[in-house]
Amino acid sequence: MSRNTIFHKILQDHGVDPPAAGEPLALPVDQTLTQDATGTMACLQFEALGLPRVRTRLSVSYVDHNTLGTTPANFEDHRYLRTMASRYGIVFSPPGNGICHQVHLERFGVPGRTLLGSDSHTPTAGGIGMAAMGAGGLDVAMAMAGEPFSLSMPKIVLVRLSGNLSPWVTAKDVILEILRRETVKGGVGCVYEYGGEGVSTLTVPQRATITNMGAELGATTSIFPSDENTRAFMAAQGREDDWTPLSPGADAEYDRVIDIDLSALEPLVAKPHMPDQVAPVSELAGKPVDQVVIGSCTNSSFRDLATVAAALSGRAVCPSTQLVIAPGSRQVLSMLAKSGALSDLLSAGARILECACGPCIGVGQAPPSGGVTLRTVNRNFKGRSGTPDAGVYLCSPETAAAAALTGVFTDPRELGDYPDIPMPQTFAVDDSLFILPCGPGEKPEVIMGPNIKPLPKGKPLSGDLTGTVLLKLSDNITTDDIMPAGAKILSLRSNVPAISEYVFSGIDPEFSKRAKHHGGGIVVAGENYGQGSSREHAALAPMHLGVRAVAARSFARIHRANLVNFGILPLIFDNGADLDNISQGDILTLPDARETILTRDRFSLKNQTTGTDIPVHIDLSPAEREVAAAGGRLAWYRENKK
Ligand code: MIC
Ligand code: SF4
Repeated sequence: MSRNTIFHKILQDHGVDPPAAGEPLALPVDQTLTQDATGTMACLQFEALGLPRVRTRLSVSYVDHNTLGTTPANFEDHRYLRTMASRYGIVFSPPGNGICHQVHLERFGVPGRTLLGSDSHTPTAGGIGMAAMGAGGLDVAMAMAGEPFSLSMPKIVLVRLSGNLSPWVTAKDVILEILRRETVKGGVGCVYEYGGEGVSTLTVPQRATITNMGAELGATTSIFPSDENTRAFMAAQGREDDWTPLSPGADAEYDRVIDIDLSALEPLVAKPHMPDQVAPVSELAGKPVDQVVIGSCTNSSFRDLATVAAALSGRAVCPSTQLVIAPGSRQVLSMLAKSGALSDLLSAGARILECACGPCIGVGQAPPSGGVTLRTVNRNFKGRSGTPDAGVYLCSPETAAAAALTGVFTDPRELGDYPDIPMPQTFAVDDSLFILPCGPGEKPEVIMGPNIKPLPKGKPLSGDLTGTVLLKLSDNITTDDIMPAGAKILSLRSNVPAISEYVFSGIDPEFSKRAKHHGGGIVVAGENYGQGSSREHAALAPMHLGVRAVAARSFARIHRANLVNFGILPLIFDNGADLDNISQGDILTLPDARETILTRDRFSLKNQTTGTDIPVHIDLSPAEREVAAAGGRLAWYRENKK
């Protein structure tokens, strides 16, 4: 059992006696972040709690996901977020200011503090030594209201780094190697803590690339110590006063240890369609690449893009390959401009996009049908790029630059001397776009556009729960499978009835029609159901369609919590093989659902169609059972907290 790790120390500093792994943990939340695609719901949920102002040390509302403005709804959502932030004490970061995780690292992250964000890549801030976690919008709204975040105490895994990265081998290759070993479900219920002498060889932006993609392991969070490199980064951001050192106790104990020799790594890629399908770049050498995308919260720091610019300087992008680059923040873009790197990128033929998520979430730059796109982003789930049959490969900016020049997968070590970009002594700090909230006494108007529809209400459990199996799914179903994104669907994030039409649309376009026809039902699935993003729409929209339970072999952490928050029961098969004996269309019953959920861990679902009993269990705390039985957290809160 672990103890005295960095994570334990942060808990103790927050007055929490660390429980044993698997026991309930209530984490006090210092800071929150939201982004537009999850933020409108989180803000509506916060407003529904009826408080005059947020109760955190700092809450920031970013607009970075859907910034295209193909319909007025987009602008109207941004305006709602801006006016709501002003009224309730939240700092607002407008479109163009940058991707939430990059900007938060630059301007707000503080070692040793806790951060809850309505985005699964919130652990990026672990690169600066924060205990930072992703959660559904409702959990973030509760945190804004001053409630601690409830989760199970994770196991702590030490990732012991030794050696030095070789030229052209990068932080991205470190996390891809960990994904290769651990898989996309290997980190569920774990915190990855980085240690060992290799830590001091990595700068904060490099560390943040690694902690960012801990999300792809399914991890609760990932965290680096706060050391002299952290101090240097914060000093260069003009924030040295916020720095504190943070390291594990000399007697720290971990549940598991992974050893990574940085010197032994080589450039890697993740092949379609999962981030753990990792292979050396050299294995794919010569394969044509249609498009190269550099950006996202994983790899769009100044160092990343300045390295790409140096690799491209004086050369030209291969004519059959498109290169698009989305800088992570306005700070990054302005430093690229001032240093001359931007003109190197432009001269080489790169297309520069806005500082936003953009292609990472399918907002523009769909690759050609059946094409190959090589991206520095963190997820390559099928269809997420906007082209269902495209192959998305994940790699470092260095590997991306090599392919942009040659038009084929190329080991970047073939490019010659490595342009080792030093950490800037001073970053170009310009906070002028942030909008600070109004004073406590003021009550500015909150402006809501017509696209913003009221929150749907969950139904409390009563009597038997009977439902048709609406869909049977395999392992590792992502929240992108459940609730796809892309510019068109993202515009509907504030309108649950409208977005519900697209539930499972990439897998089964008839799903929403069938769900409505049956008046709702049950979904069955394999392992790691709901991996990937924190989008609570993957629970909210199914709830709207009447889905009352998901029975699966196992669940991803954030999605499991979102299901409970919206009154959908996450049932786990005792015997995973039972999934094979359930068919779409079968009728399943959970007798006396409310009483069963409140009082029992193990029970059976009756398959009325085959006449068999299916043993299942729920792994919920007493508080979560109450929430699920009440029909979701808001319903529960209204009954219990007023
Ligand atoms: C993602 O990368 O999938 C997203 C889009 O950032 C999501 C949040 C969302 O769906 O709005 C995430 O990672 O949580
Ligand atoms: Fe944005 Fe992509 Fe990062 Fe999600 S993973 S926050 S879509 S850049």
